[in-house]
Amino acid sequence: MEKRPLKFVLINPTSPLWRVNSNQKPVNHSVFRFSMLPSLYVAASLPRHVQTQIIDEDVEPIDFDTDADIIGVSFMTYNAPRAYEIGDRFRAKGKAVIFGGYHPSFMPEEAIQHSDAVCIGEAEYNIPNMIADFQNGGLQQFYKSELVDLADLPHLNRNLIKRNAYVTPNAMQATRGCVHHCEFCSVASFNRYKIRTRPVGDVVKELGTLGRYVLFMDDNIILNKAYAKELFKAMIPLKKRWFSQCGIGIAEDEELLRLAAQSGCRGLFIGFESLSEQTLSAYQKHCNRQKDYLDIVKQIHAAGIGICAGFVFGSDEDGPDVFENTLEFLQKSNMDALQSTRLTPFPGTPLFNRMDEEGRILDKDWSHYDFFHVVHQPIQMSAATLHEGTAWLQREFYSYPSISRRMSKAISYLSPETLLKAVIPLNLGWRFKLTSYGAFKMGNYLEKEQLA
Ligand code: B12
Ligand code: SF4
Repeated sequence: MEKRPLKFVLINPTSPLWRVNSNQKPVNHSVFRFSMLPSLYVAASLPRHVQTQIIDEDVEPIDFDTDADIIGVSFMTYNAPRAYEIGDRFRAKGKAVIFGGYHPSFMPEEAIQHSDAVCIGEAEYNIPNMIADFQNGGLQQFYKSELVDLADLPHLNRNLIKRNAYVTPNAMQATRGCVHHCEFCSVASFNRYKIRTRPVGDVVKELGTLGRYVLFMDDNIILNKAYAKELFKAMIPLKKRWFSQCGIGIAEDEELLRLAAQSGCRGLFIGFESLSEQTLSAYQKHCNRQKDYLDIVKQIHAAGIGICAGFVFGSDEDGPDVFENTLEFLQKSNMDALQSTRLTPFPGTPLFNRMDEEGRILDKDWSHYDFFHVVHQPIQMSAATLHEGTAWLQREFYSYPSISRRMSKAISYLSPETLLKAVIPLNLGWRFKLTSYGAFKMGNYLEKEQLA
């Protein structure tokens, strides 16, 4: 029997810093707005009779008077408070609201206070059941998903998003998950410490529908090295330029690094996390221990690939000297970009459970779980030093003289295309984002430490 049509509005909540202003213009620009994959996969998994609209609140406002039958909301921890406001407002109007994403998956009991149903885990197998139950009047509160077989992934319709509002709408995945057990990582626990790969043929087919520049939103695209080599070989004829994230292991396998570069890899986000062996042990980031970071960077640069380094500050082993030491390494290695974050105990991670048991979580306002706030009590420095030390490093790294010094050296190993299309916009984007977060106005932790 033909099902009656159903209207589904799927919302990505914003946060105060990103919110669309009164002129309905996005407050922030699009350098970091590169993926709507969570919503696109939800939309693609809906039954055919469902008419879907995606609203990204960073881009356009929500119509609270919509005639939609059902509202979906996709969120992380930092935008959970806004998601709850949205859920409450729609429910007050009699709409059914369903939640999904990292935060509701890890905090379903909290999330259900503001919704009618929570998808725990991935949407692909869950959402058809949720819709069927809704239409039969039997929507349940919790739907827990098995890990999806990536051969079953549906085809995405990227026309559902406002393509021009994103630095690229061409985000996709070849793998999901990670096998490592870093204490702070929600990705690994969400994916139950497993890596899954898509059939190479499916990835190549999807790539064929996308433009020259592609972002792989994988957690570690080279984790399964045999798979990565097969994929990169198959990608060479496509002549793409691609960016992704991966572990330092890429530099330990010459063939893998060569194939990545040949297949068009021009930039990688790499989680170095810390220079200290003690901190790496504390984070349980064993895959990074006893490695020569300078040599790793040198090899990746020699392959023509730029690096955005991830560093996390505020482990139980970090003292106030961590910021200067890290800056020295970043300058010495000519690191192309930096994401420096304050250690954040996201719900669902082993770190959250430990810190919570130790009574060291200072702040459970989820909107502060954005890496720009300190929400836990560090041991070897004050929370203020952690906050301002991280901002100091960001200011030093993204000062204009520092950016231009880096770029003038990078010309020797990165192509002009990579510099102009990726590395320079990323540096300016970070500077802009950090300025709007106030990092360029923050106090100087060095003076504070000297006074103490
Ligand atoms: C791409 C990405 C971004 C992009 C785009 C984010 C976006 N809006 O899509 C950018 C760079 C903007 C970004 C920013 C941030 N990010 Co981010 N990001 C990612 C990343 C690497 C991939 C996301 C993705 O595309 N996943 C692929 C999709 C298919 O998987 P999924 O998100 O899990 O979605 C599935 C399910 O959750 C479920 N689902 C999701 N939504 C819904 C909704 C409904 C109704 C249903 C039924 C199901 C459902 O079904 C989906 C399909 O299976 C993830 C890591 C990861 N592996 O997910 C981090 C991640 C989501 N980000 C994270 C964080 C912290 C941030 C920032 C706060 C950090 C910062 N300060 O810069 C900012 C937030 C700012 C902002 N405006 O978004 C954390 C979230 C942790 C948490 N518990 O909140 C993650 C997990 C990484 C990490 N560090 O651990 N991010
Ligand atoms: S290696 Fe990266 S993705 Fe894997 S558990 Fe550690 S931080 Fe998470």
